[in-house]
Formats: sequence, structure tokens, C-alpha cells
Amino acid sequence: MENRDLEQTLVLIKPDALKNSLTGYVLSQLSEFHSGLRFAAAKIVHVNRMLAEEHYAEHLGKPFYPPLLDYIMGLEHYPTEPQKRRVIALVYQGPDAVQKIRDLVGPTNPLVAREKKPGCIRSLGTLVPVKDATGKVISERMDNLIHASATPPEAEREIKLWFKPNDVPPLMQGYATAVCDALYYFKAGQLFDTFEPGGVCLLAPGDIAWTSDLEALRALRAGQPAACTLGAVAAKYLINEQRGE
Ligand code: FUP
Repeated sequence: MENRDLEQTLVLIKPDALKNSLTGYVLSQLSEFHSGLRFAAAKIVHVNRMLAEEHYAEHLGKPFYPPLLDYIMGLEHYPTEPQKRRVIALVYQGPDAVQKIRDLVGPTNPLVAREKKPGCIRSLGTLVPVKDATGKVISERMDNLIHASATPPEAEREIKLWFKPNDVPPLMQGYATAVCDALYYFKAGQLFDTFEPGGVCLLAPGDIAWTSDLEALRALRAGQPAACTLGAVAAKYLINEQRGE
């Protein structure tokens, strides 16, 4: 993002915040009065595994990765109530948006948050032990109520993962868009150029898409290396789409 006044960041209000009725509190803490930032986009998302895996891709292989996916998918807080499994995804925009939100959110670990930054949002979080099959504690899951992008490049990756261009009002769209000129269908982790039974149409000619997504799709279709995975492009088109489960 060239213009720092239009800097954007992704916030996720996670299932533990929803379960504990902290949504209003979080929104109030992040409001323009406290942050100087404005909403650019918002949606309620039932997080499927593909989206969870793409969002937390950097943590693949770590002991807390599987419970972290379960947590963001709502499986930990709503094990028997799938209809309640959701997060609220938000984009905030304004000068220094990434750092301002990170400051209000506080340290990743809720215990550290309580010690170092009493009153920050994550100081209301909790730690849950992660055990192996024998019951030995091998890690800890941090139920820290909220996600906030760590850097501007991460914010761009994450916003493009969760939001389509037209989820954002035209004058608030922060990244380059282009008109799609081909058909792209998705089914079982693969890309198709014609409809397959059970497939989902990601993009059709005339649709507006993130330019970087179109470049990735063209590269993937040509069998060339792409800047991101097919999942990172497809996930947002499958949000709240039952065929994408
Ligand atoms: P942050 O950028 O503050 O969200 O922190 P990280 O990217 O390091 O971690 C992503 C998520 O993994 C955090 F929300 C918390 C979770 N996590 C654990 O559950 N256990 C750990 O040991 C480390 C991180």
C-alpha cells in the first residue's frame, strides 16, 4: 500500500470472544474514538478447514497447529453446536492501521498480555494445555480472543485471503484489482476451466478480482509457479459456501 493514510489491517473476532459475549467490547476498543481508524469491510464467517489452514499456514507443523485450526473453526468452543461456529472478520483502514490495532490488541500470550499490558484486549484471554495421545502436555493453545495482522505485507495477504474486492466499498479498496477474462472452477483442491458436477465457480469473465489472484490463477493454470497457493485464492470464494466444505 503506497498511501499510509489508506493502510489496512485484518481483525478476526475469534470464537472465544463470541462465546463470551465480548464482541461489543472488542468493537468498542477498536472504534474510531480509540484507534482513529474506520471500518472498510466486515463479514460473519463459518471458517472451513481450507481457510483455517491458509490463514495459519506459517504455523504448519508446530504442536499447537492442529488445536489452533480447531479453535479458529469454532470446534473447541462449539463442539456440539455447528451453527454457532463463526468468526467476525473485519478490515480497518487509516494511518498506521496495522501497528495501532496491534497496540490495542496486545501480546499474543494472554498471560504476558496481563502482565505487560493490563487492559489490552488479549489480557482477557486464556491458555489451554495441548496434550499428546499419552496425556503429556506438549504445548499450549492461546485463546486470545482476536487476531490482528502483524505487518502491512501480512495484512495484504490476509485481507486478500478473507475478502473479495467487492466486499470492500470501491473508494476503500486498498489493493490493485483487474477484470477477469476467463472461467475458473474449483473442485476438491483442483482448478478447472469448465463446470464439473460439485464444482464451484470462483471467477467468470467480467468479474473484478484482486490482480495478484488473477496472476496466480493464470500461472497455476499454465502449470507454472505461483506467488500463492490455489487455496489462498479460492478460500474467499468458498466462504459460507456449503459446497466448499
Ligand atoms: P499473533 O501474530 O500475535 O497472532 O501471533 P502468532 O502469529 O505467533 O500466533 C498465531 C496464533 O497462534 C496466536 F493467536 C496464538 C496461537 N499460538 C498458540 O496457540 N500457541 C503457541 O504456542 C503460539 C501461538
